Amino acid sequence: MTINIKAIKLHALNMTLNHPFSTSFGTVKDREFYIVEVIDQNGHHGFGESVAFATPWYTEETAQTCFHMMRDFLIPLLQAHPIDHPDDLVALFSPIKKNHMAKAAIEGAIWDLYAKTNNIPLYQALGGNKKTIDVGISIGIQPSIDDLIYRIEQSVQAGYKRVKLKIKPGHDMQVLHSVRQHFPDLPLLADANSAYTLKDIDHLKQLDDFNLMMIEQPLGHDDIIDHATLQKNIHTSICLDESIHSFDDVRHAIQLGSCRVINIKIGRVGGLTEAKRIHDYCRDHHIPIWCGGMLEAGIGRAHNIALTTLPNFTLPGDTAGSAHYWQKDIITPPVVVNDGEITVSDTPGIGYEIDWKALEQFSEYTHTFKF
Ligand code: OSB
Ligand code: MG
Repeated sequence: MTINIKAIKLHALNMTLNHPFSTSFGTVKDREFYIVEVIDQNGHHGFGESVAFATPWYTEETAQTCFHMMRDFLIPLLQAHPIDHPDDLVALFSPIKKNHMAKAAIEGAIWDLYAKTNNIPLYQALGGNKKTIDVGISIGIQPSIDDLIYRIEQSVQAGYKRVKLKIKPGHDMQVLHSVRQHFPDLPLLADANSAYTLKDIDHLKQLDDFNLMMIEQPLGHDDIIDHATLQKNIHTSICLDESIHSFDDVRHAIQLGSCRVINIKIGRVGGLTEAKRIHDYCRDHHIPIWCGGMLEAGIGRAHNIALTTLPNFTLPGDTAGSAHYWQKDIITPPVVVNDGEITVSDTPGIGYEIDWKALEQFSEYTHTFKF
């Protein structure tokens, strides 16, 4: 059955986070991104979200490279070649190298449309089976230890299943020591966003004192080899984030012993179809996975929830509730976390309605592509 697309709209949005989010590489306060709206001949609407940031600090993509790729390459490919299933997009987009977040934004909208056309929730279309998902929270670098302890305390009270905090050289062992004094048993992980090198190996061995669930992306953003050396020298499990862009990256990392855990972000790996392949490979190799976050608005968040219902997402991810990020989200209802759990919506597609008034409020302009 062909997916009969009538039009694609790209809504350019700007939203401001409740709290500036700081990592080893800088601070994000304003989110600039695109909502992809795919409309078919039957009047169904599918939605996707581009998750790249305004600047290329996390990966090489930006909101504007996503727009360029979607407008000038990906949408024209779709206009020229109708597809039958969202999985077909991998092959269709393969002449365009990388640009995973641009591809994932369109693919996400088509997955939503596909699920709605079949009158099933997106999570079922993906093969997920959970009624609720467990979630954690990621806390950025704070102005002081007291601020950090306060934010962790709030997160624990809100019931989040685990807390992730950010470390960097000069802001690591001391911070973890203080946090552990206040929260000796809290499920905790640290994310370095690639701030260290192998020269820090003796320093990083001290991480083993803090009973962390894992250390996320300690070394280079594009490294898989050095992480294998580090993993052999520390007890704490390494989780890769930035280094993982594809199924093959995961295969290489697992074969080399570069990590024991994988953080999957739909945008970083180029979409839900690739994320599912990675999920299955990790399941077969007994590598636990969790769903990372990109400070998404509601559409991206809804996709993360749907993906997390797949069975090998055994660790709580970074999908916190809408209110943690936004005064007002662009979906209704917003994503709500109770006792560290999100109840998975059973309505067709992503399971949330667009709040059109909010979308309008945050929209700068809309580009329409006719098919
Ligand atoms: O490294 O996981 C990361 C946010 C932006 C970019 C990279 C990362 C993060 C987070 C927060 O840790 C995830 C979220 O709450 O959406
Ligand atoms: Mg990370």
